[in-house]
Amino acid sequence: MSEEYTPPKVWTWNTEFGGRFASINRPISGATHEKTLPVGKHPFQLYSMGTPNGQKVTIMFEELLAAGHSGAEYDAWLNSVMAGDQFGSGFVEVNPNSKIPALMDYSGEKPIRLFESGAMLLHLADKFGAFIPKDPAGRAETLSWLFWQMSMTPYIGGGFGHFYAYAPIKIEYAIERFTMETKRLLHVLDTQLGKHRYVAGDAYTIADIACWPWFGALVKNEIYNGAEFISAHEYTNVLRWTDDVAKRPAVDRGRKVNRVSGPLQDQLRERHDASDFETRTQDKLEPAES
Ligand SMILES: N[C@@H](CCC(=O)N[C@@H](CS)C(=O)NCC(=O)O)C(=O)O
Repeated sequence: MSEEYTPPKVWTWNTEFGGRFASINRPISGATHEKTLPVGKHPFQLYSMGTPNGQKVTIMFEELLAAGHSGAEYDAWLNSVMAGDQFGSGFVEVNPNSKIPALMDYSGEKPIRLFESGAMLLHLADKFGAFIPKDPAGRAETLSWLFWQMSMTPYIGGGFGHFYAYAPIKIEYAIERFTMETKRLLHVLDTQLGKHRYVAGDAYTIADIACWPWFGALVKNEIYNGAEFISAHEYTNVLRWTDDVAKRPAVDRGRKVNRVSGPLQDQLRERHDASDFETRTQDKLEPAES
């Protein structure tokens, strides 16, 4: 591999191409193996991993439960993307795009499948009438910021994060391009949070739940190890909001679910009951299970 690259006339799949995600990247969709998904006792069945996209949904469930919506009880099953669980046949039936998170809603007459974390947040917010303003202007503002967050993930994760932290070679052009965009997005959010307590205004909404796992982790150096590089300390409003949201007990619980990295007390690999936070984080399990 070199930085000088002349693309051939027609791209072909080079299975030897290296990099951190070489074993899971494919140019085609669909299942690679038969595997049914487990189903627990709760109305919602989540198949996920504690990445920022996964955390959005577990934070939402924990917020709903904390707000008294007992119908939002959920089982969170660990689906490891590095092990290729997203290509199992059962998973692909829920998410044809083979990415975590994937969600089944069994609370109604017929099961409903959901893929895309933003769709899950909106579905749950509408279903429980929570974390989305009822007035049209407030709802529109919340949806605008929600979709803004959904659209920027590939720039921050697939762009900045990938080329700054994961790519097997440092490519100046790619790092420049995506750092520029990441800083611009941070500036957009910082400007908004300089005027309002929360992302979509004065109320805490699904826009905060979507943004916090990404921007909070970025400025606190919890993903990509790039906080110094992007001068995260300059985004004072984002830092204020990050700390503010982190103090919410539901956020603290939700960010731990399906996590497989970080301090052992912050990893609750599967969540099937509220008491699991007390008894089943990795620091509490037998060494054989960790
Ligand atoms: N837009 C999707 C993005 C989901 C996504 O990128 N998930 C990643 C982990 S954070 C994944 O499953 N990657 C596995 C793969 O690409 O094979 C969402 O928000 O749900």
